[in-house]
Amino acid sequence: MLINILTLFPAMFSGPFDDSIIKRARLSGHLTINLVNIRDFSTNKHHTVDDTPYGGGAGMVMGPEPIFRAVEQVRRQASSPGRLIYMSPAGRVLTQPLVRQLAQEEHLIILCGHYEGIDERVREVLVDEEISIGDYVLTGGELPAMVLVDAVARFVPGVLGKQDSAQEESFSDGLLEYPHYTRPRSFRGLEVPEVLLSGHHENIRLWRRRQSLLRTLAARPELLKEASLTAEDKKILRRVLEEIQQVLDGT
Ligand code: 4FV
Repeated sequence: MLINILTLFPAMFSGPFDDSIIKRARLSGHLTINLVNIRDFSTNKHHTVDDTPYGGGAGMVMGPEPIFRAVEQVRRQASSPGRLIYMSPAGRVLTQPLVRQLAQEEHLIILCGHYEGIDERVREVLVDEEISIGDYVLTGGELPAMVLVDAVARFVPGVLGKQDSAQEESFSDGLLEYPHYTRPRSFRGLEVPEVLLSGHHENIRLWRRRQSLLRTLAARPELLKEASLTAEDKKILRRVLEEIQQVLDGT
């Protein structure tokens, strides 16, 4: 996958993209990430990229020209025009299904806003998709861009090694993940659940499914309503209901 990131602060990306899985993916060529400084495409003598808003009001707005010229440049240099994503609080909130969808693209152009945002003509002409990482306001689109790249990269073939799997994980089937345990077997008097030490794969699988359902019910019940539950899931949840009923009847 090719990812061109248009930003006024390319140095912000040095940490997250120069270590761990993303670094390995760039070195192995599974992921090509270019950091494009929008200021390099400013044609005025002071290389300014923002200006005061027409109609007045506080803050500054990123002007259209440097952004248009930057996009046209990265498209000239790429084999495909790419899907241009603008990170903003007004966008679709990023979810795992949307991440999976974007991971199918061969070329993403991610535009990072700053100040009050971008000139609307950029949105009208260039932006294919607007994405938000959550309902809060950040100082810029750089951190959201890093979040998006990290999430999408995990679905690019070859990026995750066998030790990291994208298969069984939170939201892979719309549920929260089951609890994980590793050595030591007993830690400060805290024991690992017996079933996980049993070697009985079917019981382990059922216990983990039950844990995912219970955790999702407790922490994110709205996800349970949206999840595609199997007949087995419903059987497990009915069992939980019976257990709760017994407790209530017991009182
Ligand atoms: C944001 C978000 C976000 C808004 C003004 C950048 C800032 C500044 N982007 N998800 N939440 N962007 O707060 O994506 O231009």
